[in-house]
Amino acid sequence: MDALKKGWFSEICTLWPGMCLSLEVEEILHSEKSKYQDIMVLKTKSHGRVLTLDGIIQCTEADEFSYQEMISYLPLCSHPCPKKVLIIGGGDGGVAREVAKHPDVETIIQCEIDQRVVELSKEFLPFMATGFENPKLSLHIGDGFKFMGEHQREFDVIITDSSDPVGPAEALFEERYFHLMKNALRDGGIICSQAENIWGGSGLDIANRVYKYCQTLFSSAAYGYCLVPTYPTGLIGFVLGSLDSKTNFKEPLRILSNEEQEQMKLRYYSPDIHRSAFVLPRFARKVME
Ligand code: SPM
Repeated sequence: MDALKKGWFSEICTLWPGMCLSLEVEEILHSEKSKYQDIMVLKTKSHGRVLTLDGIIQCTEADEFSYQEMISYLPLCSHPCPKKVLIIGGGDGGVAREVAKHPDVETIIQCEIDQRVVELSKEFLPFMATGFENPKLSLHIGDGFKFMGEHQREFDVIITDSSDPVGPAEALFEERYFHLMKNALRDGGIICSQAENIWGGSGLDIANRVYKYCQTLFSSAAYGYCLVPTYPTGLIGFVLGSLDSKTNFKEPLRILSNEEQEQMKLRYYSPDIHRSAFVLPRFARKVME
């Protein structure tokens, strides 16, 4: 396998040509080809256990909390009362883990296409797969695109925790997918999708494209980001859309108190981080506006 040479894993992808992150590997804990993708779980020297899909890092034990918390709490804390939440993707369980902690959430439906990702996460990545144990959660194994088409006006918040727009997840970055999400929301509902980064390669183009879908389809839209050292360029973005024109994503509606943040064991998200996530550098602001 090209990605593994001399005890190092290198993340090589056409989305970020000419650059890659490498992690020194202590042990390949598991490697298989599922019906949908190549799945590997690595034990690395510097970042603990790492899940890769088709050779792309999905999460590392050392920094996964940043992404999982932000893709969950940016939309949840922008909604007045997010009772029913849908997660598309998120097969490692980390987003379910975070969503379940939110005090207002009563029901979580998750639709993940690849049962093997769920099974392997339960076996090798229990710190994330703990999300699957929560009684609020019902897990459905199937195609997120199809699932969305079969559900109308049902959810307060929809979170799409996908891999990158190459391979199985490509359709989740298309305009028709954002239409389906919109139709699956209740009045005042909010969506949040993984939306690449603002640097180099095709990152900013993809981020801008999906942001424009949200601006066109929703009454209020925003693009924010968080820091994840093991994602290309060290960060990853999210697009958010709301059916309520009064939603101001830049100011959280639900302020989690310091006590709640401690109880929820948050390590990245806070109301201040929420506000700062939407402050873009000038070059990105010029493209996105
Ligand atoms: N629950 C964690 C799953 C992570 N989903 C997003 C993975 C993205 C990986 N590549 C990042 C590249 C950003 N340009």
